[in-house]
Amino acid sequence: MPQTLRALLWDVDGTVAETERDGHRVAFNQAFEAAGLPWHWDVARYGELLHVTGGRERLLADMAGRPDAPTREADREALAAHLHGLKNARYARLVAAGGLQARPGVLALMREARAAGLRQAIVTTTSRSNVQALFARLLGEDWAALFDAVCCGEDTRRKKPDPEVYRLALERLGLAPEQALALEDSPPGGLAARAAGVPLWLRPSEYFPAEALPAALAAAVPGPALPFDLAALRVWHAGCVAASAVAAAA
Ligand code: XBP
Ligand code: MG
Repeated sequence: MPQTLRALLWDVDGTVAETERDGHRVAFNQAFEAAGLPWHWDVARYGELLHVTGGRERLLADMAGRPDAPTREADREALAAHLHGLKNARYARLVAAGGLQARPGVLALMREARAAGLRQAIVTTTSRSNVQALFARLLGEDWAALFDAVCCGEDTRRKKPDPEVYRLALERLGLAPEQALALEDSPPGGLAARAAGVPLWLRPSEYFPAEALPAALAAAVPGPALPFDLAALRVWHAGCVAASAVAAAA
């Protein structure tokens, strides 16, 4: 009996909104300035660093190649934690001021899915404070009523592309992987969903254009005309489940 779609699992950054270039990146640069550091991540450098998931981990990766970063690991860790806190506070301010918009169709789809009785979870590597700031701005203070589980960076030991956050969301929803559909924008996110066995719909974002995706994820990208739309996602999900059943039987 084919599995029907029971839940949407939402990535946040790059999927719900284009938060990176004009959101997190800007806030990181403000944090460097506030800390008196002459560091700056331009658009291209930030694109390279995005392959490291998690803001604190991204700071540590950048410091590893900086001659002016602290040399002792403990000092680098402390600086990364300090800068990350400054960054998240500035990101929240930027978001509250209306600096970021939802991607077209996303908010309507969240409401439509809820009205249709689907379960929904947030499945992200970003910090809980950033999710709170973004969703309160986009959906209002009662945004959490749309979701049955909110799984964030603080909730797992390993970040995407590790599947841990997907497994946690499925456990909280009480669903099997094939009953859900992951909505993602990036290779780390797509690989995390895949590794957890969750059918995947990958809508490329500014920093992760379709032509730059690894071949293993190319089949998860719908045509450019396919909108964030529940009927389209149900068909896509059914196709994913059927394809994995064929692969399992082969
Ligand atoms: C995107 C990320 C995050 C954000 C910053 O995750 O990699 O690290 O850039 O978030 P996703 P923090 O697409 O899974 O939401 O600074 O809070 O870590
Ligand atoms: Mg993402």
